[in-house]
Amino acid sequence: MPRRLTVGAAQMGPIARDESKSEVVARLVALLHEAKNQQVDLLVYPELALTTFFPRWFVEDVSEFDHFYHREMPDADTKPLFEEAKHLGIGFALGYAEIAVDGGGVEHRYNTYLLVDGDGGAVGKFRKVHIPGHAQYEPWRQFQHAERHYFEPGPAGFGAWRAFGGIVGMAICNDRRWPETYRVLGLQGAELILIGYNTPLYYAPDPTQNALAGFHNHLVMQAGAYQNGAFVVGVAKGGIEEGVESLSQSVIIAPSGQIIAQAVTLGDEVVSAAVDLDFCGTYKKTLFDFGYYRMTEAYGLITERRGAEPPPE
Ligand code: CDV
Repeated sequence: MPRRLTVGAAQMGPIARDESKSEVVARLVALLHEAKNQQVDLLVYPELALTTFFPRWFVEDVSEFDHFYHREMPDADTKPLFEEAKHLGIGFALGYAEIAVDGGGVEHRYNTYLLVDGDGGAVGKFRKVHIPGHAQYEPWRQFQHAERHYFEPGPAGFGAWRAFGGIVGMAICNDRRWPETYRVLGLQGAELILIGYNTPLYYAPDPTQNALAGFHNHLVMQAGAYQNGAFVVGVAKGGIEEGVESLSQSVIIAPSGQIIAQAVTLGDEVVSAAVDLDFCGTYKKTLFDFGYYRMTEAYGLITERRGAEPPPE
C-alpha cells in the first residue's frame, strides 16, 4: 500500500435547522466532486455534518430531536453520498448524530464519526469521548450548548485503524483540546488523526476567550500533531448558523506541527495536501521515540486522578 496520499478537509458552512437531509447530502456530494478535482484519497467532513448543530436548543424530551439522529449508516438519506464516494474511489470520515440500541434494547445517543475506505467499506467508528457544555437548560445563556443532554461519552475511547496505507485515528471537536486524546492515539502509532468541529465563537462561561478561539484551535491541533508525530486534519462547520457564529479555519497539519493547508472561507470549501506518512517517522523515531524516552513511572496521576488536587498547604 502506498504511504503517500492526498487528504482533504471538507469544510462546511452553516446548515439551517430546516435544511433537508437530501439538501445537505447534495452539498456533501458537491464537496466530494471538488475533492476529486484535487485528487483527494481521503476526505474528512466536520462533526455533525448532516444537521445543524442542534445542541444549541434544549428540548426536555430528547426524542423530539430524533430526526437529527441516524440509526444506521448509510441509510436512505445518506446512501447517495456513500455510492458517489465509492464511484469516485474516495474514502471519507463522516460526522453524524447516532442512536445505537444495545443488547438490552436500550437506546444510546452518540456524537459519531464513521471512517469509510475508497471501496466503500466501513473501516471504523469513533464516538466522541469529551462531551462539553451542560446537561440542563441554562436560561442565562444566549444560546445553549447542551451536548451533555444529547450525547453520552463514547465508551470505547480512542481507537486506531490500519487504513489508507497507514494508521488512522479520529476525535471530535472538544476531544481536540485534550492532550490525552492525541497521546492515546499516538501510543497506537496513529499517523493520521481526523478531527471535525463545531466551535461557536461566543464562549458563554468566559467571553474573554472569544478572541482567542482561532488561536486555541490551531494551538491544540499543532501541538497534538508535533508531540505525536502525526498528521492532523481539522475540519470545521463554520459561519453563522441559525444566528450563532462558529469558527472556520479548517487545517491540515504536518507532524512538524506546521500548517500545510488552510481554508480561507467561512463556507463549503475543500482544502487538500499531499502527505507522505513516512514523514511521521521523522518525529516518532527521534524526539518522540516513545519506547525510548517516555517515563510512564512518572505519569501515574494521568489516569489515577481526574480533577486537580493541589498539595496540602
Ligand atoms: N462541539 C464542541 O465540542 N464544541 C466545543 C465547545 C465547548 C466550544 C469545543 O471544544 O469547540
